[in-house]
Amino acid sequence: MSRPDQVAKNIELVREKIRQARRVLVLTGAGISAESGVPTFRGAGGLWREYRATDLATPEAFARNPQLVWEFYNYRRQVLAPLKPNAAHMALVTLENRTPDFVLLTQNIDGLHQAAGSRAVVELHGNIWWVRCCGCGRKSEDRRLPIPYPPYCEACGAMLRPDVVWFGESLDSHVLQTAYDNLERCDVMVVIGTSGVVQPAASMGLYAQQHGAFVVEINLEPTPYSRAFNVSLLGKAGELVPQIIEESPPSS
Ligand code: BJW
Ligand code: ZN
Repeated sequence: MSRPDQVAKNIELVREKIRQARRVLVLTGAGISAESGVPTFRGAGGLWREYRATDLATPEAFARNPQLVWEFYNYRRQVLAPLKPNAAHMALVTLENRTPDFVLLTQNIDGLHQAAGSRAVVELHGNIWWVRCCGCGRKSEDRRLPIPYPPYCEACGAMLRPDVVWFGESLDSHVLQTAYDNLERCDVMVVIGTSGVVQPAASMGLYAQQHGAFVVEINLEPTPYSRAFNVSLLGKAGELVPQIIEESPPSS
């Protein structure tokens, strides 16, 4: 079978699995927002000034230089503010609306799934539009652009930080429990636009597969998990996600 025939066959297989599924779980990463204009972490857009984004997303960087880290997050908020969900985000709303049991796990902190209209969203790594007090832990939504430095908690006076999960920090235990409960019971899992290097999200597809799910990956390029998953579709999320979800027949 030629490669285009194989791709069309895989797309049809995935469409059929999704149509038959009662419980569908989706896991998204930075790649789904790339076509909205959000820089990915490990791609060409992963640099700010001379810093790698992943070097600033750490508690150590914040302890060393909170002003620098806040400048970085204020910059990213400025970039994100005008951006809109794309066709992949929108297709997931369609999927949610017609699936009896649907959950969307996202590693993204950009809020674009909610902006598209997704409701069952579980944010594994927090949300850039929320802040959290380093002292009392109080959380609040804060959409100021920029957040004036230094930002202080109105309740206790300690410094605020972005309400996101940095390297070396634990994910929220309730969020993790919800994620694993759903990974254990889903019929189909679709993993979209994540490089599969950051734990624990990276292992979630295999975990679902070990618990009986049919797991599909959509990515521009192969990942460490592509060969293990049931189907790996290579291409843009903004094209492939609507193709596997919308009612119209897939284009070849
Ligand atoms: C497209 C596309 C298009 C592009 N269409 N596709 C076990 C083993 C080893 C290490 C660890 C482990 N457990 C924990 C760790 C440590 C660490 C970790 O995983 N390190 C690895 C890097 C080795 N994990 C943690 O620290 C986590 N905490 C934890 O597990 O606590 C317990 C613990 C701690 C320490 C030791 C042991 C246990 C917390 C992780 C928090 C991650 N935080 C960040 C920052 C969030 C805030 C912010 O944004 O500022 O989350 S890092 C960054 O990476 C961000 C992302 O959500 C995350 C994942 O990135 P993602 O989404 O995959 O993006 P990219 O850029 O990598 O990939 C984009 C993909 O899209 C690519 O594949 C493209 O091809 C594709 N693509 N355009 C389709 N149009
Ligand atoms: Zn406080």
